[in-house]
Amino acid sequence: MNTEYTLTEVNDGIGWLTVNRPDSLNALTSEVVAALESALRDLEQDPAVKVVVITGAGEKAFVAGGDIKEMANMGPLAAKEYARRGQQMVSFIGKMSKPVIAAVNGYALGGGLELALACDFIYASEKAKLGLPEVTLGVIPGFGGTQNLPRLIGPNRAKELIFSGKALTAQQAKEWGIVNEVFPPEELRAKVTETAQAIARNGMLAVGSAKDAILHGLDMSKEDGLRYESSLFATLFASDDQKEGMQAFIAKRKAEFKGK
Ligand code: CO8
Repeated sequence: MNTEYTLTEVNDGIGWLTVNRPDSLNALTSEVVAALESALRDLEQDPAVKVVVITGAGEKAFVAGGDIKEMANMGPLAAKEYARRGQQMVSFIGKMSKPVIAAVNGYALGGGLELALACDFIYASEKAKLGLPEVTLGVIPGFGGTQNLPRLIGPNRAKELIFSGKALTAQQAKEWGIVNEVFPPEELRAKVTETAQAIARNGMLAVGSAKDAILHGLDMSKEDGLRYESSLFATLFASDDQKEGMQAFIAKRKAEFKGK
């Protein structure tokens, strides 16, 4: 369902969620945050959707951050509530059983980069710029950036980016390990679609379990993570997909996964 600030389009198993506030470079007001969370919950429930892609409307921006004009007048309580709602929305992406790809088509700054970092991986347009400029505004990332970025690229590079507030080009962000792939702007959608379709052809219970194992494993000791992995591995042997996948291999045919 489309809302004032989000567009949802389901195409061939892929649910495209577009942040739609291009006149403000898709900056995240509280209303946009709420609309995004609600759209993500709908996509998680929609059986026609196997992979979700988040992108930004217009030519210029993925999301240029939290809405500075709204934040400018907040007191501590409103700021806490804003950050809490934002963190809840980005945490939901990690809880989704479906993979979520960020298609970063332009500026991904502050809360915008934090939204992209909460996704499972990022593909970016050559003209994208990525950074966490919060300290240039007298605040810090409040959308998970101080936690997700160091886990992704290590503390020292995360500190450099967060302390300086500088923006990286898409190519630099790829070299830093923030972005998986960079494409010319006109190819981004097709390349994201190609990868999303490759994922969607697989056993989606298995893909969801792999996401679960990786995300939760990162917060566990290696031993606990391995134990968690083996329990998820074992559970998949109760699925039709495991039987279909292995029987199809033996019969030298393509597997027809049902996601159950
Ligand atoms: N908030 C509100 N409005 C914005 C934002 C923003 N983050 N970014 C751009 N806009 C608006 C501009 O004010 C302008 O509006 P108007 O036409 O009414 O003046 C319109 O979008 C177009 O922007 P510009 O004219 O500035 O476009 P330029 O091409 O000249 O510049 C930039 C593009 C470089 C991206 C520039 O707009 C910019 O620096 N934007 C701010 C980037 C930023 O600092 N982001 C971080 C914000 S802080 C944050 O994200 C903290 C979030 C953590 C908590 C979140 C909890 C939910």
